[in-house]
Amino acid sequence: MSDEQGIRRRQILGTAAAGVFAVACRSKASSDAAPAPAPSPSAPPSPAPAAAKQGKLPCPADFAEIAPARPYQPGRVVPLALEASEGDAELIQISADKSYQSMNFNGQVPAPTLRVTEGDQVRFSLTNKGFLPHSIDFHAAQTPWSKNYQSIAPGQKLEFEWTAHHPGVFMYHCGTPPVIMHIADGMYGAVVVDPKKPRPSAREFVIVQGEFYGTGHDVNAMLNKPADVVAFNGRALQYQAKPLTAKVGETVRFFVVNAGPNAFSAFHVIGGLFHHVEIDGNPQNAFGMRQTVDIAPGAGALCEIRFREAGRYPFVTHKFNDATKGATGLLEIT
Ligand SMILES: [Cu+2]
Repeated sequence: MSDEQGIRRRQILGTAAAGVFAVACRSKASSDAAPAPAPSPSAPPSPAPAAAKQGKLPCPADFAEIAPARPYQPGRVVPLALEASEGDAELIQISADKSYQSMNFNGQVPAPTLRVTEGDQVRFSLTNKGFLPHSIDFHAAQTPWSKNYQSIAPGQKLEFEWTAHHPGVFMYHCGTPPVIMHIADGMYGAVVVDPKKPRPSAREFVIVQGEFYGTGHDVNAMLNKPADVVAFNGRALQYQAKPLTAKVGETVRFFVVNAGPNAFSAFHVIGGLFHHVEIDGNPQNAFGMRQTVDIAPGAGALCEIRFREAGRYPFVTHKFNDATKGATGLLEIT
């Protein structure tokens, strides 16, 4: 076994062992607790249990509102600087009642969306501000894994440039083992590469689907158990509380990335039909009418839809266990 393999094996075993230890501590605590006395008819009501610690919002409230496309311009260089973090300050609120110990880029889940145009050069840097090794993997780039996608230690900085040769809707993520943990804990985002020939104007939204397991860092749950929360843009049901909006007759263009790490997304709008779909967001992969768009973990899609009548239209993954766990939002059409 090489040194690197040995390090990775110890990382995985260390994390798995930490998970087992946490479970053991919880079961010991519950078995050590004295049985609660039966309340007497005159006893005052017992105090409510202490509220769980609230996490910060996973990402900015306007995360879905993607920046406008940039007209094609030969030789343009676009900077992207990411900082990897984990630790106590990275507790995020993934639903009304669940907080989660995230790992993330730039303090948010999903990470910031990068929007560039075919031909742009991305000047990228990653600074590791965490306590663990981290790395980057851009699905939009074509660059050696052995050179640019390797882990960097805490305190280190990685820099390289890549060119967006192909239009598309792409995932990027941390690829440090155990990859399943770095993804499920929140180290992912979207890259949208627009074609040189501009698309017609539309109301545009970016949706990144991701799964959360337990309270974070639980590799055993990620490997073997169903997700506890499945969310669009980091928080369950957030667009039920605050719907995305568009107008009757306007083209709504969804850039959808499925970060996984494990479940397919079956992207669907209840009460509507997509009239134009591009698998992975590339115009060469265009389809006409689609009712539901299957998006594998690590894949993306561009889904366009127009509405004939005002009203509310839910957007979901039609894999309904995941829709019920939070991957459901609302479009308000006026
Ligand atoms: Cu990482």
